[in-house]
Amino acid sequence: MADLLRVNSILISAFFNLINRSKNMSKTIIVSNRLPVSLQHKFGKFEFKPSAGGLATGLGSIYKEGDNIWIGWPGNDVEDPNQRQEVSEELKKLKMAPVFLTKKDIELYYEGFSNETIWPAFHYFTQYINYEETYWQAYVAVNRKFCDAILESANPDDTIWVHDYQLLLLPMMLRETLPSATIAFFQHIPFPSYEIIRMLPWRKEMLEGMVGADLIGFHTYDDMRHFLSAVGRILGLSNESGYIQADNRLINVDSFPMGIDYDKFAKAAVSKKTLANVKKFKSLLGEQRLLLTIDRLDYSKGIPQRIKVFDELLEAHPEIHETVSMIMVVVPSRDKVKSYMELKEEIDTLVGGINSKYRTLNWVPVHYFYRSFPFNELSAFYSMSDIALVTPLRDGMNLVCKEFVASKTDKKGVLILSEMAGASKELVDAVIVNPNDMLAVKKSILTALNMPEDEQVNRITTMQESLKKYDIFQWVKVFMDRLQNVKEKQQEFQSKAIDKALMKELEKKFKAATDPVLFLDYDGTLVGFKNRPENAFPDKELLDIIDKLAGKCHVVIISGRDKETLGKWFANQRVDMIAEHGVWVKRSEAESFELYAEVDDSWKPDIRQVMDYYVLRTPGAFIEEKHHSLVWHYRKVESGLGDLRMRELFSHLKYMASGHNLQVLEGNMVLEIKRPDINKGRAAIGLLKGESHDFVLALGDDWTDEDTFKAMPKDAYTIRVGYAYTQADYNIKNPTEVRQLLTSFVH
Ligand code: GDG
Repeated sequence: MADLLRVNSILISAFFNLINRSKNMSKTIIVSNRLPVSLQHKFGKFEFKPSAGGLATGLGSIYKEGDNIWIGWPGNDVEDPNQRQEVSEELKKLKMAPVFLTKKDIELYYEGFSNETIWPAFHYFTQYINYEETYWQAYVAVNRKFCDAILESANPDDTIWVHDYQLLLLPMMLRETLPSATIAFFQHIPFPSYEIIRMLPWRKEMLEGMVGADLIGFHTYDDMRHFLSAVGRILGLSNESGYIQADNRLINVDSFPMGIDYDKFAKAAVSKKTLANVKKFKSLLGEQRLLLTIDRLDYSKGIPQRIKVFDELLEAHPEIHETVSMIMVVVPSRDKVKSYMELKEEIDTLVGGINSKYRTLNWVPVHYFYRSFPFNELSAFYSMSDIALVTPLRDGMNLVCKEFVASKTDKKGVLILSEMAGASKELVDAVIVNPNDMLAVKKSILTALNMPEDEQVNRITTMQESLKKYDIFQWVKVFMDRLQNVKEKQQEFQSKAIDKALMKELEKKFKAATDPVLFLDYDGTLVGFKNRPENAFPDKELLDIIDKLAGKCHVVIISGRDKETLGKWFANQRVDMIAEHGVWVKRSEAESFELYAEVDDSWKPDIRQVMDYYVLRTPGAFIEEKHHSLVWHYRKVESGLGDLRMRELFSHLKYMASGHNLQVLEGNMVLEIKRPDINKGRAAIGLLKGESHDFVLALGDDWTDEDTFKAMPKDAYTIRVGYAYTQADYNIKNPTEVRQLLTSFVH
């Protein structure tokens, strides 16, 4: 059944791929630091050893189709141009293209910035971070090399899926040349808290690189939330439910826990080769309960800590001597880097210590291998082991634990899993431990050794069901579906985006009109936001534009600002003004503002008392009293805390508002409570009454302007600044484009 479903889903995705391709002939490019093959130079000839990794298998359904391609470093340096040509041709047959890196590139970009700066930082090992400027420069240069290599084969409408932390800058580099391309990014390692990211001198550039993508994926919700927080604080880009509004583009950030090729592991476990290996290994080991650990050599994996726990366990429980052995596979990695060499030495010493202390003539506590094994031997290790001890101090996902579970075809076995691995969020039926709590890890081994069989079966069965469902093929499908979804959302916005032709049309109509009127919101429309609202005063360029417009048409500045500020800023202009969202109105020829709405403010003392309480609890917050409303400002509050308090105050005020017939509204770093019937739209209609204009245009940037848009006559043009859902007819990018449009009216 599962097989059938998987085949179906592959067929469906192949069908959609086919439709997409025939529609626009666009292709998909997968990009990763390493290609899924290893280039070896033997006897003057190049050989390619394919990688059997899960990612390569999962993405096989993509890059092997049609014109699609996988671009990356083949894993060896090739300097000679003829040899490069030869390698490229060979790779082409495998649907791949190379990015050639020099020894120096590898040393500075890969071993350097990727593995000595990003890797320790993103795994919370701040003591190992190397802040080396030359590493950073090489990182930028190599990301550029990747970009150039991709641009050689990419078309403007292609889909490009970039993988992992070595290529954080690539999405934006690609976006600059291919603005309409579909670009996705997936990070396989954790994304740490803002507190870590802020330590890196290049944090801004790294995040700017990532937001070049349309879809940014992580393994867990925590990674995603850390990323959104860093983007909010460092780039000033806020998000709503994982959607970031960056200038004119909507970006989706989401979590996609990566699965494994479940069937491959389940089938291998009962294959002839594996069974033969199990038989052979078991006869060599004798009657032992087996505790399996498999990791790449890395300080994030907690290997020494694990050996120490086993040592303490053997010391405290002599009764388990000669009954339990640990099989410890450490796959060689980065062993030229000092911290890794030291780690290797530490592991060697610890294993030497434990084995010399407890071993007997027919029992070895730790069978330690510093090498990798062929797949069927690995499969044998998984299926014959009673317990998998997967206790990384930090891990993006960890696939070993998933492979162990999938290999348990008799459903007997126990998985002990670190809560610091992404997989722990999914495999909640494992025995979950804090890897730093040595006592807890020790206890968990005892629990595992004594776990009744029916409990083992229950736990493994539940985990297997989940792993079967969310396997690597499903992961690829869900990711690609999401990418298509975000593109569709972008297109919805884009269909309303103002283009050059429309700009021209507006200019023509404005110039042809005899009595045009413009309703112009101020903050976010005519000027950008400033940290201090008082600093967003009109600059000379804006005053010039308004002055010229006022000579040609009826201009109404329609804002939420108080009448004093607005009155002062536009004192010498021939414009009408609507202040405080429609409470005050001033005709250009009038001396002063007039109250447009009779206001009952008997509700204010009660509400103010509550707001005051939140000001006292929140350094930086303050209250602004307007004629018809009270506004709680939190722009100057520590980021995060402001949001938290605003949410609390929001629910508090919402409850009170119903009693007073008031409306609570969230604005840009403000919470405002006011009477619902007073709004910009009502005041705008009031101004239009009895007048007839042959050109009406309203421009605004937030929800308060939606009332204006709704109130406009049918033939009016309504334009919202920024790309948000709106009642307006069109979207325009930012205040700069607004000024360009208005300038065209008066030139
Ligand atoms: C990143 C993230 C995330 C191991 N020993 C042998 C062998 N292996 C295979 C396993 C498994 C893979 O290596 C290791 O997978 P991990 O998930 O543990 O780690 P990485 O791939 O290094 O790293 C990680 C992952 O990306 C995916 O997003 O889970 O958190 O760090 O598949 O089977 N394979 C063979 N012999 C061995 O001796 N044949």
